[in-house]
Amino acid sequence: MGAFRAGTVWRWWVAALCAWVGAGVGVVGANGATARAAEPRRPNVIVIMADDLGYGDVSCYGATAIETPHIDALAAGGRRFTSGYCSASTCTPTRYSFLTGTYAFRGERTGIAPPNSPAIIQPGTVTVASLLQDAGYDTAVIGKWHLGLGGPDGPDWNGELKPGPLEIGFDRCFLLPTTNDRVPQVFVENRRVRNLDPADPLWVGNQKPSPDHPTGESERASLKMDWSHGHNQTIHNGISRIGFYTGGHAARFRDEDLADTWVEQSRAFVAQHQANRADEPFFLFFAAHECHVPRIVHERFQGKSMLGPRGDAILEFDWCVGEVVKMLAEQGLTEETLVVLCSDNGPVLDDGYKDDAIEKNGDHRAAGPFTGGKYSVFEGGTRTPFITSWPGTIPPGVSDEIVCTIDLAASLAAIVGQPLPADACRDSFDVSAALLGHEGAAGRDHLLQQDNGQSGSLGFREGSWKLVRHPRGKANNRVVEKPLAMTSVPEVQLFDLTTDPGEKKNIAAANPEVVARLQARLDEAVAAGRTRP
Ligand code: NG6
Ligand code: CA
Repeated sequence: MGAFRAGTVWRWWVAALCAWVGAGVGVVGANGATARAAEPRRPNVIVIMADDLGYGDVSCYGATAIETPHIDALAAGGRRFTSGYCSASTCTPTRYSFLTGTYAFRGERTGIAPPNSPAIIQPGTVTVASLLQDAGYDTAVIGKWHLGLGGPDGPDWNGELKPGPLEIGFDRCFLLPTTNDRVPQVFVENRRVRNLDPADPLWVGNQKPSPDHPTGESERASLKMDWSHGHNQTIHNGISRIGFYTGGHAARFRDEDLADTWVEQSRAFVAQHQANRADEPFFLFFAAHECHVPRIVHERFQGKSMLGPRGDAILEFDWCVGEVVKMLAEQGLTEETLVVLCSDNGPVLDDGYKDDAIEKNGDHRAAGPFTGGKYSVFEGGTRTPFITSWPGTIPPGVSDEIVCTIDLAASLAAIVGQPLPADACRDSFDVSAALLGHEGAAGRDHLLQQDNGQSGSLGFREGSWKLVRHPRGKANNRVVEKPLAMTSVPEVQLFDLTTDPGEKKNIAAANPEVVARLQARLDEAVAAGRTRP
């Protein structure tokens, strides 16, 4: 907004105008658009997505073993949703559906992406980023990607990493390409590995490159953090990972510096935006890595929580949230920016490294009152912290409406007045009124919840009802506090979330007509290929 954006004169003028026309009915374009009642406001948008952060992991959602003052402050100044969801209980499918607005089980290869995964979202797909880009936004993703890079043969690590985010609506990207327990530990900046020395090419594969290649098995005694399952292949920074790689040494990062890097890059993106395109809004997808394994936080957070490295990672994430909010204030953008905080799936304690997550957990309930967590279609797998904040526009409060990360595409498009093509974002609902805290505004009436996608398990929430379907009669253990294990469960279960949020009492037998109706609705949602009207 150039000269208009920062100054107090502008603020005074906005306040005076709003007062004059009466109670801010979308009159003033946040980005300098002149006042006309019908024009949508176009705020900057920042979606902060945590990794594996559970409903009960932050203090404003009931955690007492850990304090998250910055997240709490965001919630106190905005809307805290008690039925905020991601659509899947693992990372790749949630990120896929967040960006495309379409359930991941409808797409190909949308389960957890391996290190050499090709791009999963094809160029030309309408995404939340392309919608905002088309609406004039300057768009960036900074942080964990985990949606594959490159053509059908996978990423050309030493060449151009295309297609990727830049082919689906982002103007800029600065990425951890997969997830940090997978190789390689390098940053991707736009279409290149950053700081790659051509004399030391990067090789990534799933076979041991040579018989003497050191691994987490061969060098186990020397590791900085031991593995508990998987994660025993190539070692970098004293930590063994999933997958093998060699070369690219100058490009490699320290795990300890990830959070600082995302914050620095975000600051740089916003500063550059303000310098060059300040008359347009920006969209930033801030994709944090906390509290995914390996939980190697910056030295200043190590040992700072009672919960071990997992708690330290939550503190580091909270710090990131505080830095983003602070950066907006410094740029004079607080009241012109909609911030959404969410998670990509529910919590897990031991996810493959011996980091004391179970041993130091004590009474902490990472999934809050819910059953299950990461990998599960019980509520704990997908019901997560979900906060919207837009100071001066979103009235502070708590909402019990059902909203999901998959809805951000349609909702943000609605907020900025960008039409949705009929065949795009097929499961994304416009819940913008609920996200913005409008009085009496409804969220979704139903939601499908999936796991990583291969088990056929699905959850279906409709109002207070929750249908849980496990066609193989197996589910990941229902208690996050124990090591992951498959346990036997009935193929179909029904719960009343109002009286039984913990999904403990299966009432399917007593409610056959409800089960039949919800089963039919779920089948129809899957078969129809879309749920958006
Ligand atoms: C699993 C990994 C787990 C984690 C997960 C993806 C093993 C045994 N487990 O396969 O550690 O990487 O994939 O997590 O390797 S996610 O949050 O990115 O979906
Ligand atoms: Ca995750």
